[in-house]
Amino acid sequence: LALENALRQALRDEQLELHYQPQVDLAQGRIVGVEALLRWQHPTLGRIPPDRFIPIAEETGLIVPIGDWVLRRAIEQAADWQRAGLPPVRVAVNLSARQLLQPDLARRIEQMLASAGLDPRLLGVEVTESMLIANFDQAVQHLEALRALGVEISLDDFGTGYSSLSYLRRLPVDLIKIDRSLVPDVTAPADDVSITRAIITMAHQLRMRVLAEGVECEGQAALLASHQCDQIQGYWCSAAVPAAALEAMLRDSRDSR
Ligand code: G
Ligand code: G
Ligand code: MN
Ligand code: NA
Repeated sequence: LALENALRQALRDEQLELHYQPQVDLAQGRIVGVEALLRWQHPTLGRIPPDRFIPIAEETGLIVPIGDWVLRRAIEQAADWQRAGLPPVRVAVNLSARQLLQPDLARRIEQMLASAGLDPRLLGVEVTESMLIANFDQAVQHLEALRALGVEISLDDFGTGYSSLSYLRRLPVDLIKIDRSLVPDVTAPADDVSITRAIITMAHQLRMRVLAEGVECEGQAALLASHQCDQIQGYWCSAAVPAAALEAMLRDSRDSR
């Protein structure tokens, strides 16, 4: 309860902030997207990690106003970057199960895009399979409506929990994010690579692109590139950084072309 009240206050007092982790396209060799990740700096408790407060936000329903704040902030940030003349970069937002249960989710996102003047193709949403199960048909309708606008749909944490291949075929998904537990360590046994390779092949056959998460070294990036993985995200490219730092990275990459 203490943390719940603190979280309520955090939303009011602007203690929440978004950081952005780059998503790099291996063929183009540039940042094509970023994942927006919530950060909470409490005035006395200090930094509280998302895996501590997101579950509380979900249980209490606070994730709905927080999720709205995240969407609005991410969309405004993406629009600002475009107006500043930076290279096009898509901003991907994590959705939660509760948000997908809201009947007007897609319409509200459309309104946010319109009022910020952002091309919907520069927004992405990340969902996990487990959060779709509660109301599969409605979730699919939301994703289809968003996709029709041009919003990119990513399937997060792929390969963990229940990944049902029969579901996958029915989901409107553009990008599969391979969970970092399935991304091979370059020194690891060969069967790790075969799982990664199988996911990449399957995704491409379903006309989806693939991103590998948790890439921490050049060897992993090279291995993934050799298996036609489309994008990577992880500490090797960059951890999640504040907006100003991300902007500097985009500016550098533009100026070095
Ligand atoms: O950034 P990492 O720092 O620790 O994020 C931890 C977890 O918190 C991730 O699984 C991520 O999906 C989740 N998370 C981060 N930001 C958000 C957000 O804005 N909304 C939701 N629903 N989850 C988020
Ligand atoms: O949405 P998701 O569950 O994927 O959130 C991403 C999480 O992964 C965040 O907690 C982020 O801090 C973490 N992360 C990002 N890049 C790396 C990485 O290269 N290695 C490890 N171990 N964790 C990472
Ligand atoms: Mn994610
Ligand atoms: Na993930």
